[in-house]
Amino acid sequence: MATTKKSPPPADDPALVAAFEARIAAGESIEPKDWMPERYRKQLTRMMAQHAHSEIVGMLPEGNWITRAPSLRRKLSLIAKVQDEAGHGLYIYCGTETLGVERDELVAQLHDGTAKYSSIFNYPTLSWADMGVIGWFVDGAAIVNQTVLAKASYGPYARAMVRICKEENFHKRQGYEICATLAKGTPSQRAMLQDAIDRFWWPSLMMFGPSDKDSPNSAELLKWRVKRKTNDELRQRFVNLTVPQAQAIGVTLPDPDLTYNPETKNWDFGEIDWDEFWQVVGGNGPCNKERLAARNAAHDEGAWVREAALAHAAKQRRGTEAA
Ligand code: BYC
Repeated sequence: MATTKKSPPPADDPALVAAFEARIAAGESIEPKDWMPERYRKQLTRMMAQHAHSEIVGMLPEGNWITRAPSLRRKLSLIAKVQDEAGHGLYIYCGTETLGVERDELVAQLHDGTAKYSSIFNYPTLSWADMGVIGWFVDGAAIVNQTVLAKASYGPYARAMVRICKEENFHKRQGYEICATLAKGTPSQRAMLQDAIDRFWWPSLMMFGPSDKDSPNSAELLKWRVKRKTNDELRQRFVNLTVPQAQAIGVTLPDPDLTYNPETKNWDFGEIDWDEFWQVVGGNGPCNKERLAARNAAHDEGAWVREAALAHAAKQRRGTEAA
């Protein structure tokens, strides 16, 4: 859990809390210099930091395929996508800084394994079809989640989501287009696609977090309008949107219980393997250790860049002072 740099204000004054909650109820945006309950600051820092880490670690599974993209066109769009994810991470880290947290502190928590990031990035990318399916499912799930976060009560986070969602839309389209192409391909291309779908479907549903009854943070986040929909509501929306997309390209989602419910107008789906989810969240997924090792190695290898940048900044400062 991230700690804040500033010392907290005196225990939250009930009158201030009431005024804050009235602003939230009126749909106002909370800005960095506004008074906010310490718990609101903590919850936002936690959630935004996890989100930023997810964007950064999320580069690894796809980065794995840049050198093996099947054409120049595919390589260009994959590089652009991975680069966008880096930008999203940096953008959200800037957002956490507006809450009074040092980025270095958050990055250190990622590197020492104490911070969380999205479970989905702890699964391996075994074939080119995984690039398509990640764009379609993972970015698709991110859009469902983040379109709602674009209306979150904290201004810097909400504004970051607006821009990020625009880019995620491009990512989803490039992924779905890869899938649509493979779906029209040879039998082995179709088999490769179906295999990727089979591996990524359930982990993508897990991206939305535990079911509402097991989500300790949801009540507070919903009360303060950081979240505007529950984990289960967003998961259901993702399923409802994705089933027709799968039908359109003639692939099968690996859930025998997937059935349309005319009463609720939802696609009912089977039980998620929550044991697997908690194992992955707890650091024991297929690639958790590999991901952390890769992030730590990248950070260590970049030490000279940070040193050079700091030395350059110090030289500039000395020059300005001397002038
Ligand atoms: N994975 O009380 P809950 C992307 C944790 S990246 C791991 O429901 P909350 C992309 C949760 O943190 C997009 N941990 O939590 C990038 C909590 O632990 P703590 C990533 C999970 O916050 C590259 C505990 O379980 N998106 O799009 O109310 C390439 C209990 O959960 C997960 C975001 O980060 C999980 N899946 O709700 C392609 C969106 N789920 O902190 C694409 C922003 C739960 O209490 N975040 N946990 O120890 C959110 O919307 C919410 O934080 C969540 C969880 C829905 C994820």
